[in-house]
Amino acid sequence: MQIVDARVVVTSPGRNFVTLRIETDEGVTGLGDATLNGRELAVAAYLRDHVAPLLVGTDPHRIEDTWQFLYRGAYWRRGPVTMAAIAAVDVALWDIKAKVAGLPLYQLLGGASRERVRTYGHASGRDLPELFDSIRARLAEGYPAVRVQTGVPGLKLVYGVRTGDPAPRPAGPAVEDWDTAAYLRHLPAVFEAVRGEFGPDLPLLHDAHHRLTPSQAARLGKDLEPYDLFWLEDCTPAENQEGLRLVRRHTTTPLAIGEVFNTVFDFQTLVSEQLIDYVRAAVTHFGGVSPLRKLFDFAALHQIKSAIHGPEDISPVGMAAAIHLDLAVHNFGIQEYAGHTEATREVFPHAYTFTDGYLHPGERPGLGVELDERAAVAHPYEPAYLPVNRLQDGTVHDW
Ligand code: CS2
Ligand code: MG
Repeated sequence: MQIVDARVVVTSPGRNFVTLRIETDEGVTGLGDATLNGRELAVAAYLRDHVAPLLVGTDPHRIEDTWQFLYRGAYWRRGPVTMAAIAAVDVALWDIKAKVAGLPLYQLLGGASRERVRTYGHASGRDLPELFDSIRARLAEGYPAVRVQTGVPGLKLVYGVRTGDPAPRPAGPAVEDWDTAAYLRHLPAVFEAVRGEFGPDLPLLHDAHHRLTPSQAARLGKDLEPYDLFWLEDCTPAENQEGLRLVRRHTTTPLAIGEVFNTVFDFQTLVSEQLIDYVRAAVTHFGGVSPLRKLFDFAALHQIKSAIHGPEDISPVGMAAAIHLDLAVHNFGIQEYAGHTEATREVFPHAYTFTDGYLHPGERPGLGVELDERAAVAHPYEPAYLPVNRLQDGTVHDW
């Protein structure tokens, strides 16, 4: 079997998605997600201009060899653009191999280690009443765990807090304002109120979204201990892996990190020194199924669990690959599932299901996702940027 075509499809059914479609001489096709939110066209060009020409004529079954060829052969390796491009190829080849085998991908990854995949959903509110309503809505949808994001008095826009207004698509990044002291004063009171309203058992997660210094993160982790969080996510920018040693010394609040990581090296100290409890890497941004499975094996040596990143900007192709891995790996923790719009589901019809808060990849051979190119062309690319954060004095801060 040989690859005869590798095409990049960019579509925007509500948000931009980049998909690689690989076709073989036996008519078997594979899909891979290459969506890098806010920098989509960079990956599309990397694939179109540099990678696709290298794939034509090669054997689609040599997944590991192709991965190493694209990673080491690039010489300039790692980084979000390169690893999203390699991820799309890796996932598309796994899709083809599973289709040829006539099996759903999870069967090639060792089969099911559980019946279904536990998820968490997003709840947010500018104030407590709005937040409580949002949590109730997630519980009504069946979510067994809920991420809580809240407004902060004095700040107009805060990460993860929906304003109810349609997401703007400004020509440039929206600028949000931030005040760490106000946030650190406010958040424990919010979790006290949520526990008061919803009781001690509901698993509650929070994403600090890379905004604190290690000592601020240590303080927050400690202040949140009475509210028994499932995890505190991205509490401090983790390029400084050693910074988590200080956080770990001061709090037992479980820590989750890794959605912006692209290779196992980004996790080396965090995992080998037991500084986190969950690895958040996503198939789409970590180079694919092949390296992510290796990361989970490394994490398992330290009783650290998987928690694959699953916001709206991971396409249904990337989400499907995640769910197959979730069903197969032993050290599964939880899967983030924000869902997708109706328009997105039309462009990417898929076999995976979300039932009473749990996901299942389905039994269709391969990933179980299609790409309707006719629907896709109806939604052309639209420039869009992630927001940028500025402190009260105008200094740029982590968003
Ligand atoms: C977030 C993401 O879901 C999460 O945990 O950190 O929503 C993140 O902000 C986006 O994926 C950025 O594109
Ligand atoms: Mg996050």
